[in-house]
Amino acid sequence: MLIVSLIVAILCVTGVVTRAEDGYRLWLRYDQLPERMLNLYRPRVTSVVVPGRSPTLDAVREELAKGCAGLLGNPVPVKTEVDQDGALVVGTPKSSTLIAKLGWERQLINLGPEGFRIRSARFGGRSAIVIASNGEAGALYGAFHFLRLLQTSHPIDHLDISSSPRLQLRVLNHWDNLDGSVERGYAGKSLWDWKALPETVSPRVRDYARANASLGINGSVLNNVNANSQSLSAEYLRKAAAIADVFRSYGIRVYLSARFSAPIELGGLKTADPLDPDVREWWKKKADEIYKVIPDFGGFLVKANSEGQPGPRTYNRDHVDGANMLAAAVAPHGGTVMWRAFVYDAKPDYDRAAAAYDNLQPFDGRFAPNVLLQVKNGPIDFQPREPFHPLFGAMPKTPLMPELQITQEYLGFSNHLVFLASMWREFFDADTYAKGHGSTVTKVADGSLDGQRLTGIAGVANAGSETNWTGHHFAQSNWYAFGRLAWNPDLDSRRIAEEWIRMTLTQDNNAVEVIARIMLESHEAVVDYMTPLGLHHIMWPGHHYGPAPWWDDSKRPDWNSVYYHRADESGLGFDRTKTGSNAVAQYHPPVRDRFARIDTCPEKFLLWFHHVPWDHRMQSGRTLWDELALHYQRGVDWARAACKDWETLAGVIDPERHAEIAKRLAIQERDAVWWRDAVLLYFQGFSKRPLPKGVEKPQKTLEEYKSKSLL
Ligand code: GCW
Repeated sequence: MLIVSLIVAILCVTGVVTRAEDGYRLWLRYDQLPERMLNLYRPRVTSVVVPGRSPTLDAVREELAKGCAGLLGNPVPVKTEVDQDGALVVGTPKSSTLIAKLGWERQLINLGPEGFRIRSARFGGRSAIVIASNGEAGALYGAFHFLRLLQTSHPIDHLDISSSPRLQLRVLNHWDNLDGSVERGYAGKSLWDWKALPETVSPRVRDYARANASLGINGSVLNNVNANSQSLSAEYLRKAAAIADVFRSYGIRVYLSARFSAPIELGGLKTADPLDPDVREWWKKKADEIYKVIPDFGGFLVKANSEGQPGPRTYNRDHVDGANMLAAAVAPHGGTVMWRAFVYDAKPDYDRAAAAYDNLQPFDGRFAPNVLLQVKNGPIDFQPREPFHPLFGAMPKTPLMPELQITQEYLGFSNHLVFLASMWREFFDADTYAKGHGSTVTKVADGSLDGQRLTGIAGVANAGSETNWTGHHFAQSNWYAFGRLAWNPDLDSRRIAEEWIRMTLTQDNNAVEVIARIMLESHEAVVDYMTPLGLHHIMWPGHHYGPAPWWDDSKRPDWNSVYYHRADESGLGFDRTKTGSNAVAQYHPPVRDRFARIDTCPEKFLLWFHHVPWDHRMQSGRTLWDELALHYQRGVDWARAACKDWETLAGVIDPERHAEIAKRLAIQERDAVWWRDAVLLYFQGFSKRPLPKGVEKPQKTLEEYKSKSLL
């Protein structure tokens, strides 16, 4: 026994055995760094000096002491003064006289209350590292940034870093129901145990807040946009307040989704007409009540007149009437309203891709100053790939807040490895041409294009009650990437991937390289085996897992796959040019013209904008049919290769996570084959062409694929 323990101890010290990991600690693991870094860091980080007391400063102190001690593998004591080289001095000019004396006021004011400065400095001849901000939240973000420098083996000798968030509201949207279920959640139940609240607040709530704060996420909408009025009842407000009490120290505000008909359901009024004085008064009183229990309440998120939800149009009013009424209720308290643009009511011959623009664009300039319009990245619905939503660049007088989906509703749930930073990068970099070349979505979102005073971004959360938070260990990287991009939408995907890998999985350089490659290739690969060349919305209806391009049974035409791909004997794709729905006209001329012409439309969007003959010559010289088939095969090949590559990392990644990830990669491979076979067999019924060389024969018949869903 003794010998076994001794061997294990030796192996652990030499780093040969990696300990089992359940993924709970996310990217905040703080395990001891490789030897080469310890020698560099230990003399430079010897104590933590965070003067002053407040919940946030206490959180900073605790995180740094714990993080540094873990990473450096020796105690890093908390001290009240700088009495040796290597002190980490953290705070604001108010909380720390050391920082006040540095004369950084101007720089800190310019960085704002959430921005921070990290600099090597000297106090009384002793070397130190200062993490300073004008606000305590900024000091907290700076502390996490510093920990990230250590976690990613960044040199810390001559630090001079200034950073501040580019977007103001960096918010997660939880589609969590009051019964604990999560709409489009694939990682267990809701994080909020409504039954136990407010008396008991799970320790996970604090760890969730820490994880968000480490990225700079500063808001959380607790409940589903398909909202239940009860969440605004006095009882539930007390529960939300208990969560807000934990979030507060971490700079996170609570928001709630508001059901538009709440005045009827909760208040007993006869109507929820936004111009009715009683209704307006009810919302005002409700807001006052909320701010009494949650003084820093962020505001409301609203899904109105969409997919059966009530809204102002239920009362013959418009979106502006609805949004501005709620805005007036929260304005005296400094709250905001995030009004969703996901509105698409079916009219005869309408194109769903054009609906949100048609519904909302005419209201540009009419929303109250504390309203943001929350717009999904693409015009349909979180597809594996979509062109950017035409509302970006079309509402210069309205703050537009992108809504990204972190949870993988249409992207293989928590079974498929898809690193979404690449997809979001493509979105942010898209040029709207609203004010000529260079009018990127990033500039619309960060407010620089049109001088917006209010900016924000939302991500539909993928975290749930499972131990590792997100189901697939790799899905943690999408939460991470969302937060990093919300702070700085210009960040490079490789950098985000490498940071996350080093913090979460391994410091082994070769492994980092292999994993980063898998992650960076993953989005394109998933598009290849699901919806290449601009195909979209051909998933199984309802749950949206796996292919069902044949689907034509839903009562709404725009919930059927055939509505979106329009396959017939002449070809494939949705004609959104002048000869079709002309939705392409919603883009600014250079974009519109490029998308509208079949010879200039990027091939990745070809079938989004055009109905294309099966024999159409693609850039490769192949026909559309052959090219399509080869995309599907490429996706399968990638999934297979990813499984093999992952195998090679067996000794490097801890066995627990290695095995769990391998299992999910095997599911992904199976699903990729299923997708390829089902879609190609179905479309072959129209194309009437053989599969090209290099594409494998389907494993089952079309009837078998149709007979049951992959789930
Ligand atoms: O993506 C669709 C989902 C719905 C969701 C809706 C929305 C919350 O299928 O589950 O409802 O979008 O964004 O409102």
